[in-house]
Amino acid sequence: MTKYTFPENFFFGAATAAYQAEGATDIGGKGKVAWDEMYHRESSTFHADQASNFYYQYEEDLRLAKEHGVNAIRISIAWSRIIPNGIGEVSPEGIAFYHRLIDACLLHGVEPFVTLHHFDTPLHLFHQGDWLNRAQIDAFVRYAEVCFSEYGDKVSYWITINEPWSIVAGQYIIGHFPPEIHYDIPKAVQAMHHMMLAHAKVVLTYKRMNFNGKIGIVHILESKYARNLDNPLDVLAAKREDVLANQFLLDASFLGVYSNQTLDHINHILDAYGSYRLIFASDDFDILTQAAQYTDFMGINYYASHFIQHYEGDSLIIHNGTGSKGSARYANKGVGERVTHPDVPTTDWDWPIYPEGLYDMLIRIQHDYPHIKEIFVTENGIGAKDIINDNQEIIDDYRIDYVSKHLQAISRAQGKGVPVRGYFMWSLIDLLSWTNGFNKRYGFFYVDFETQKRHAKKSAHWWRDLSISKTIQE
Ligand code: BGP
Repeated sequence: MTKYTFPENFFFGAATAAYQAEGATDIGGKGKVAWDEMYHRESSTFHADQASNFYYQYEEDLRLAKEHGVNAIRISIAWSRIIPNGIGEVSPEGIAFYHRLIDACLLHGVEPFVTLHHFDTPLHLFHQGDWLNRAQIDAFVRYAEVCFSEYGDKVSYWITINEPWSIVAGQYIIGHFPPEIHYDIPKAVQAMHHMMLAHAKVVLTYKRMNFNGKIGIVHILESKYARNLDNPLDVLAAKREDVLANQFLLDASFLGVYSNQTLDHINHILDAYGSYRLIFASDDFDILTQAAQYTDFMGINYYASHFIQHYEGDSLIIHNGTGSKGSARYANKGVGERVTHPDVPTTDWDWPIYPEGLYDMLIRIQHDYPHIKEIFVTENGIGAKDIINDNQEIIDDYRIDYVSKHLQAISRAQGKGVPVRGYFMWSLIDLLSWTNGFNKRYGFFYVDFETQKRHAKKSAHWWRDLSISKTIQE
């Protein structure tokens, strides 16, 4: 039997995000975001007006977290609570709310890791093009400055942007995030570049303001494997998907340049969509390079890995937003198609469960970016239709198994010298899943969305024991 032991100062954390947990979408002068509009269409079956009521119940949630061994929490600040229009007036009520929330985290001894942008651009800026609009970069820097001035003495870990890839994939490729554009990889690439600059400028601003804390970025990093390693076309397809979803962003945020190889692959992909080429300004790479040196840590969100085969047709993506297993399809023109692998199980939402992909990614990061001193796994978890039984228990053994196997992969990587300092289970409490509603639950704590009552799942009890023993037995 193998034993995996985590270091004494390891963060056993859990994650949330403002829009998915807070609710109170029109309270305290909060400005609107594009999701508010999308969820209030007649055809929509859910909305975030209440979500998990975290805006009002955060004290209780932090107490539960602490009692169950969660010693760090990812929260995000809603830009449109701080600056309702994204630019212009600052809202004193919004500022006060996050003072209360951050103070409560510190009081309960739950270290806050604070994200500035988690999928929720203020509506006013969204209508001006969101991250496709370069002018948004300066608006983001100003918002970040306000947050640093207010909370910089209290917060030790800052995250600039959560998952640039997921944002653009949702907005411009899959089309299930507003503005619901499909199969437009050129837009996705351009918006990613702007986000990288926004991230970089915020890192440099933070460093200029001279705080003692640390700042990093969170990428979703999922390994991409050729479905058939003997087929060079599958190998190329996997490489292309990797460059688009992983390498492009890793290069920008941790090297400050796109390597020639990265740009070659990106240009090949873009060729399938016309004659578009990435637009950048002459000093973009100075900014990216400087920020890459000052970025203190990398956050990795990991849920799945993908097996890719060569694909020649037009793009065809079918999103499984209901949990009916086997309904998803994901094929991109100029890139490749994701396919199932007989040895790899999937969730009801067709996400492959493959902890080895996390191990491989961690080893790769250490190899390619040896200057990164700290890594946090900032999200990992399994979405499921959890059942609450007559005794008010939720027996989520599948979650314990999933989390445990991914922690084992992390521990093995630590054994090879990869500096993983903490892990955040997605999510602390059940919350809104952007494109799946409330039916896809991730939390340590079950939320009854009618009454907003919390119930500790079996995994929460398991987590408390783990946080004490710091050991997993295989
Ligand atoms: C990540 C996001 C989270 C969360 C999670 C689960 O990409 O950072 O906000 O939503 O994925 O995804 P989903 O809710 O689509 O299952």
